[in-house]
Amino acid sequence: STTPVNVTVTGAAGQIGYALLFRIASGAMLGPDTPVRLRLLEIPQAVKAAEGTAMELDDCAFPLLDGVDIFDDATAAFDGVNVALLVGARPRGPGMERGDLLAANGGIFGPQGAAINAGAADDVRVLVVGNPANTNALIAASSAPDVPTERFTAMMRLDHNRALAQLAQKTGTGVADVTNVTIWGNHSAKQYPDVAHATIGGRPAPEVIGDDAWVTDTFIPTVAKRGAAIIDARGASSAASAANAAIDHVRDWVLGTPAGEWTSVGMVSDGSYGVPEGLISGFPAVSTGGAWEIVQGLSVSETAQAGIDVSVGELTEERDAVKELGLI
Ligand code: NAX
Repeated sequence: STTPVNVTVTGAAGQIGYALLFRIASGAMLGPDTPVRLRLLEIPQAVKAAEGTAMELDDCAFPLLDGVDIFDDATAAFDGVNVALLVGARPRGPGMERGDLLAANGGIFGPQGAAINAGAADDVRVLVVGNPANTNALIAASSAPDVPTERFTAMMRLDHNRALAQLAQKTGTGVADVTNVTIWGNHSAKQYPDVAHATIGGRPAPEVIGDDAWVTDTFIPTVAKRGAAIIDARGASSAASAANAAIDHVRDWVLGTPAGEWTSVGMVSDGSYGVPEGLISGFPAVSTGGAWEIVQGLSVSETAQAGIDVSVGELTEERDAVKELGLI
């Protein structure tokens, strides 16, 4: 269709925003036949910087870019939105307790969820990138009672892609040969990256790796702590790789996952795999007909279940904390 898709990006003037907007406008997210209209939401102090980014978007002369609008008001920014990328969040400042962090983000994601509820298009799809992503998605979803909770997702795809890269490097294969990894639980250092059902070049990953100790002692912590390693090396947090993961997530959501392959998505639990119903947790998921579905019936070892439970325990604590704060 030639009707432009309305894509709202929050935190548009931030570093992920800068890596994300140009790829959306180039067609990398919604495909080469879909025009997009970008709606950028920023706080007032960052509107000028967003305007500078919009000038550069103009200067790219992207054929698929139908226009760019800039807002400092959530209700206006989400009016008619089809795809919402919630990137802007309150980072943890010095001496900030977890409760303060959750409350500050509740003050962002609650009103944004309400604005989505008020004005979004019927087909709205929401991806939360801003941390703590899973719990921010839960807050936004519970502020949008008229939007199906399934439309609110949190980004596990960067962790997933990090896992693919580590496995390809370890086994001397290409990332395209690695399939069906799962990142379970929270997008945090307590996530559980799982290779039990993964394949590498069509063979079971554990067999190709041939080194269970490497999986436990190197792979899992490397993937889980990769964000900190990037900060250490780059002096700034992951930006281009985070933007790329957001593109991958939305592209697969809208256009579908390849047959027989799943990816990792932070999505509302239906109670599968012992994850309490209603939490937004990382799951193995396929996208068909424009909707994510949790891959059901995978065997989970005792060790894996223990790893999932630890991560889900953290999500439960975050949910209880935001409930106590009256944010959900
Ligand atoms: P930056 O600090 O560069 O940019 C954030 C932007 O958000 C700023 O321009 C700020 O003005 C804006 N903002 C703040 N409050 C806002 C509001 N209420 N409405 C609209 N805009 C608002 O951060 P950046 O590096 O771009 O990271 C953004 C978020 O992504 C952070 O919360 C970060 O922790 C999170 N990440 C999540 C990842 C994931 O895998 N889920 C990985 C990368 C990243 O760490």
